[in-house]
Amino acid sequence: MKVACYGLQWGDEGKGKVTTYLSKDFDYVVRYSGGSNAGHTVEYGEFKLVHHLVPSFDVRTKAKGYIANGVVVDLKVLNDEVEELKKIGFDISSRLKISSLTHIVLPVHKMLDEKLELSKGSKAVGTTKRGIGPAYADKVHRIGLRLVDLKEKELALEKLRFVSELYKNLYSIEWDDYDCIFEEYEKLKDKIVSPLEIRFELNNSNVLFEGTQGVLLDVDMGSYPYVTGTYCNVTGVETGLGYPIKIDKRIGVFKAYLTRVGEGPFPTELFGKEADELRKAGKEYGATTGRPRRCGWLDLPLLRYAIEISNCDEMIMTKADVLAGMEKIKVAVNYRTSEHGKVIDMPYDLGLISNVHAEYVEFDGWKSLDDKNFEKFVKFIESETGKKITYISTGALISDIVRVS
Ligand code: 2SA
Ligand code: MG
Repeated sequence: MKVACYGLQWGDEGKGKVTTYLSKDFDYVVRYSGGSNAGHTVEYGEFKLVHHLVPSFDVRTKAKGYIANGVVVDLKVLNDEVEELKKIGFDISSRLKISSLTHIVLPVHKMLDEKLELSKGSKAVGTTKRGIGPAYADKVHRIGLRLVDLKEKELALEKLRFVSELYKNLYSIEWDDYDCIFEEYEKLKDKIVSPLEIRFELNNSNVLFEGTQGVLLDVDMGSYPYVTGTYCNVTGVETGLGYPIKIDKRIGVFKAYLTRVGEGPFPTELFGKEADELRKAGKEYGATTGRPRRCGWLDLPLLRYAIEISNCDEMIMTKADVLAGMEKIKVAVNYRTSEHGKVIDMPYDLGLISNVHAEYVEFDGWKSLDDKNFEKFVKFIESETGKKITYISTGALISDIVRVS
């Protein structure tokens, strides 16, 4: 069985928790895209993990993790994460593998990320400054370093010096402390496998592919240019692995409201007190950067778009518990144009949603998730999207989740 679990919004839908919950039925959890920009928060009860690069498998089980070559890896972040886990009693070293073709995030990538954002001024993307865009760009510029390139130190040094020289000439960015790269490489050398080596094992295992960010941040299908540098859509599974694979089920995760961290259009965004209350109740702060997330109402035109482009089979809803106690809950059902007030279809260039007005329906609030009003909300989403909600997350803990169909 091969299943993809991914975000249907702008990230932070609760994929980390859901993936960890589902991982009990799988041999492998595979990260196929993104890098240390990701922040997957998982509440175990006795402890809490925030995964940046380690796949979100349940560390208490025998599940294994694989970081495929579609990911860009900050070696230090990965080693620190493994070390932190060891400190709390979970040595996952032998359960973690990483593709030899994975590209490395270098310090120059983080410096360029920062510099680009500054240079863009009011057009900044609001990146996490983890070097993600520049690392993917260098992969395409064909000057990136992969793990396999670090095997021969002299050759690797030559490559690193070449990259440094380019960065100095092109961007006035200086860096020559190469030792730290080799130090970190030594620590994870034994986890490196070639994609061919692991292919047989993955093909014969139950695999859960864990998405990063959400499909609305996909570099092609998201709200470009306010997107991340990679394929957060399910399409990223195959490019990330490096070979075709049949996915048996695509499970899209969405939050009962909507958040976005970083810049870009957000038709249902709330401001002031309403936004602050939702942010506080949902603890909506960046799990990597600590930035306050922008908050707003659930947006069905966007959800329908995300379902369509990801070929979603079923959905999991999270954080409806956060809305409990609110008097009224709104859901956007249509977009109208700003100029003529006409109802419009979902524009296929998501950039256009900066010029729409969202039209809402209002629901009576619920006190708990057993409330009839909540049932109405769930049924409405299912009928408006044509997709079943199979699980509902009822709280922050991994075990706070119920199967509903
Ligand atoms: P980048 O750094 O190049 O990937 O930034 C490009 C855009 O992608 C957004 N992005 C994210 N959105 C939601 N969650 C992410 N992970 C962290 C979290 C974010 C954080 O879990 O909270 O801590 O700030 C994530 N990573 C990237 C980013 O905001 C830009 O809009
Ligand atoms: Mg997150």
